[in-house]
Amino acid sequence: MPTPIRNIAIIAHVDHGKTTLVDAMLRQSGIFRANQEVVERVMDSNDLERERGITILAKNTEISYRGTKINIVDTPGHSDFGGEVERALRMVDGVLVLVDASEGPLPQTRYVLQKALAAKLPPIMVLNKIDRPDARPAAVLDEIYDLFIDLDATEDQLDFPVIYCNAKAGIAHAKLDDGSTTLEPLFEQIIASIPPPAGDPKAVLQIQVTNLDYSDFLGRLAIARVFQGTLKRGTEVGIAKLDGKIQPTKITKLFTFRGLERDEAEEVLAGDIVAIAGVEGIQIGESITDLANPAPLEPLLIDEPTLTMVFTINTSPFAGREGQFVTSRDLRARLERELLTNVSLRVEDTGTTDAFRVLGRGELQLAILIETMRREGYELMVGKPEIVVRTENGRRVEPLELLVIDCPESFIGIVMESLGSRRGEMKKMVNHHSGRVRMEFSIPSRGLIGLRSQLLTDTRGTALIHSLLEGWTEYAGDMAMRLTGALVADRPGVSVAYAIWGIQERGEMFVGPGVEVYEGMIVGENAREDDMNVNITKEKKQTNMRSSSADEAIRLIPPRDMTLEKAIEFIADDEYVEVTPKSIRLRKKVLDAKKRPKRWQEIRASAEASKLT
Ligand SMILES: Nc1nc2c(ncn2[C@@H]2O[C@H](COP(=O)(O)OP(=O)(O)OP(=O)(O)O)[C@@H](O)[C@H]2O)c(=O)[nH]1
Ligand SMILES: [Mg+2]
Repeated sequence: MPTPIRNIAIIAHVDHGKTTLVDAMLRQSGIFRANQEVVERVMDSNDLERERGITILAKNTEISYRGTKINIVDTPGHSDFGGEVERALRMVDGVLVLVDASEGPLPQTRYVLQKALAAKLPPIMVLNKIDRPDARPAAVLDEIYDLFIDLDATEDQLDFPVIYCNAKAGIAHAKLDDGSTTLEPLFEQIIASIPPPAGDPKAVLQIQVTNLDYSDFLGRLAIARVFQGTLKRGTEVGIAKLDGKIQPTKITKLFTFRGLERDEAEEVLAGDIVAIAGVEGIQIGESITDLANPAPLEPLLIDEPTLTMVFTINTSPFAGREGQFVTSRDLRARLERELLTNVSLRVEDTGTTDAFRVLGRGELQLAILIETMRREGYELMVGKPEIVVRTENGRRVEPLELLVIDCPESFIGIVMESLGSRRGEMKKMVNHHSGRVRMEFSIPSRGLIGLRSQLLTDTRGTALIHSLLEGWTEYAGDMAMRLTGALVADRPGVSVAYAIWGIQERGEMFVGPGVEVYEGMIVGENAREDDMNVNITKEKKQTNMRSSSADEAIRLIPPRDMTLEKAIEFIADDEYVEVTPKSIRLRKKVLDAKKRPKRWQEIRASAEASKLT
């Protein structure tokens, strides 16, 4: 008898505790040795995931519970990585939908649930973080029912089982007061209500690739689900390419998952999630099938990208100083490599060979790609993010988002004002009478660019901001651009405290003293709407009287730390962010002050346009 299998994905809004729950499941299934040191959130294994405390890539693992093998896919909760979730759902037969018992369902809960319901995957509802002092499980459960109804769930789907959970402590309850001290009720529920995989091990081979991995020894590895049939090591099979061709290949090695390890296998059967070597050139979405009698699966389709940014080679005077990979050939090769594993990304050529248009799901997704590239040694420049605008039946349409803002009551006014200037339309306001309110807006995606940092400033860091792509809507017309200008270095040199002291009253500085600058580099934000050229290298005139005491009296305001994401949010159409392994600089596209066009007429026009609604 083959081992019984369950395949599940854990899906939720960001930070509701998915990866923490996987930790607890791994621990309680006895995967780790008794004295083994295991880091927290062990599935968040890449550097950026650990630094930011979020999951970026979907990953799978496997545990064994009372003789049943449970394949688990941990997915990211941030909406920019929704493509990972869509793909994960193709691998599984059911989902654990986690909802924070205090926060309740949020936009990404809606998104992932909608996808799971559409795929007809049975859900187990897991109300997590019941240990939070502000947990309100009963009310949150009501909100979840409302959400199901709102999503047109069938009677059957509404009849979902509920498990209450403290993932951090590794405890699950079928009823809140059942005294459980382990995850057993959750495991039992998975066995009871998630169907075992269908698919006949004797039928024609059908395997779909949902992820890729690399091994130095084995080359490309396909992470895939066997839908039907049996795959043996050493057999000749066909790769059904996305373009319809069948490409023969020989399977060199097969693996199944066990905890964080992989076990070699001689054969894998219908229903399992496996890793396959000997499939050079295979891509996500393609299938592996019988060579003589091919029966390819439908390729994976996922939501279209909504945001685009131009990536181009570094043309600043400092180009090539800090990075290893700087040519357009390097840039192209790296982007092509990214496409293999990052299915929700697209890359298009532009009019020039030095620049590429990269399309993705959001600013964070692209910022993570840029951050990864700079750590690998790349230098590049990126332009202002733009929202994809399509033409449908002769009408221009743009993506529209559902935006949820949770903030203290005292900031309602200022939030509404910010949203108004970005064409946000308030749909709903709920006051939980806890001192905080939750507001829902409908807003063109364009209005979200730079919104996060602005709202965090407006609300002194207290706002929670979540958004979700809702659909496409008629193009809403021009939107206000950044209403401030830049302070721009007018010559190369090294920044000097004395000069900064003179400039800082004009606006806010991005650089402190002792920083090498070039003509056209942005050194701060002007308080006024036009750009201002400044000499940040100016030394104090030497007088005969040495007045070091006067120098010490210079009080410099600390510069604003422009992280990659802040820089991307800040720049305007005529500016770039220059990214190298060591630095993030902002610059005007046209470096020469004499050749640079003025921006203010344009800004005025756009500000006027946004008032006309
Ligand atoms: N109090 C409490 N905190 C929890 C519980 N489960 C998770 N957390 C905390 O919630 C935070 C987020 O947990 P993660 O497991 O990273 O959440 P996630 O859903 O994987 O997040 P993303 O993958 O980024 O979407 C961490 O600080 C956890 O320690 C719980 O049951 N109770
Ligand atoms: Mg996670």
